[in-house]
Amino acid sequence: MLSPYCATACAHANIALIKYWGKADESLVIPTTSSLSLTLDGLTTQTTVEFHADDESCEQAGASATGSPLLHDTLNIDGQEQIGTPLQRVSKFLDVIRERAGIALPARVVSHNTVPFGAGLASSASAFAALAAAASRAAGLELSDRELSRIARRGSGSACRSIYGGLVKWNAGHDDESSYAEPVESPLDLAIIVVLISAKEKPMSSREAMRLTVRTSPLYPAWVCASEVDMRDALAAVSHSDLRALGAVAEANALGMHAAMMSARPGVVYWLPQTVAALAAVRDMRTQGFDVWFTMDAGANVKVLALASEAEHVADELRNRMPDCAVEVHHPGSGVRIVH
Ligand code: 2P0
Repeated sequence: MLSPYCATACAHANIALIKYWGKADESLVIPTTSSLSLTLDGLTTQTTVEFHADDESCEQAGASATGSPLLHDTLNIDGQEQIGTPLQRVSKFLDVIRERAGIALPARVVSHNTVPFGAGLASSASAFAALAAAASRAAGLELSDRELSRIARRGSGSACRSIYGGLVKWNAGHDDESSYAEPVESPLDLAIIVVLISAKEKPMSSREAMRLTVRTSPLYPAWVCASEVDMRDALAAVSHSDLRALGAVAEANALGMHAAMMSARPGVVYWLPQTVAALAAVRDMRTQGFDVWFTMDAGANVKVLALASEAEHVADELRNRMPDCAVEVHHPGSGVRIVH
């Protein structure tokens, strides 16, 4: 039988069309700009959290390695016990939930992913969305989606968007209460085609890279100003079902984010030779009549925005042009859900 302090949740990654890059408040994870994303199917994290009361054990998570009660949090990701920074970050996040729920129990966290970790494929978004949902349910909290999104944000900013399926806006806000994500109605049936250039863990975490950009990039204030206009244009494009306007502003916003990070001191460059080749391929495909636009995150991989009805055709063309890269089609995915 499952313990009353145990729950499992499943969440999907999301890819931003208008990016989040930089915090106004590091400890509460309040961003400098609002962002807009698409939650995707396929890139999934499933996480079980059990808060250990005495010697109860959870069938899904398993008890501590010795079978005895836990004295502190433990974290297992894809079969590997974690120590150091990943465990500390999860423990700190669990403290937010423990404080809110009024409990002081250690937790066993077990997570399974289909997203490569730290490769710029939004693994922290699905990870902290699933953790927020599982941990808050296991702690006995009954939260609205908006409250859950605010809590997920404390773990990783982009995670607040994975609480919802489809197109999602994260309102930057100015404090804990006003910084939350919400779904955006969209008549556009979108898909994202991922061109996998590298599944290796990136050389610098996005958290560190955005901190460096905010602190040292002379281009960062200009990107923040442009991003506000980009968000307005993107929302107008969505409401008018104007894929071309949405694609153009998404591409410009991503390039602006990379220009800002490249001009940090020292510059952050995630691009590899194959990244540039993929960007050129997408632009050349546009001249051939394909409705495709690229976006990129904190990594070498390239994501291509297209209509869902054209996604397979676009993917075939990208496979022809980038024969050394895996190319995967992702359709919109659902928001976080409790599995049990
Ligand atoms: C985004 N990224 O909007 C942007 C674009 C990467 C590039 O959100 O420090 O892992 O945990 O809040 O959420 C990656 O940032 O950063 C991210 P933290 P997070 O998707």
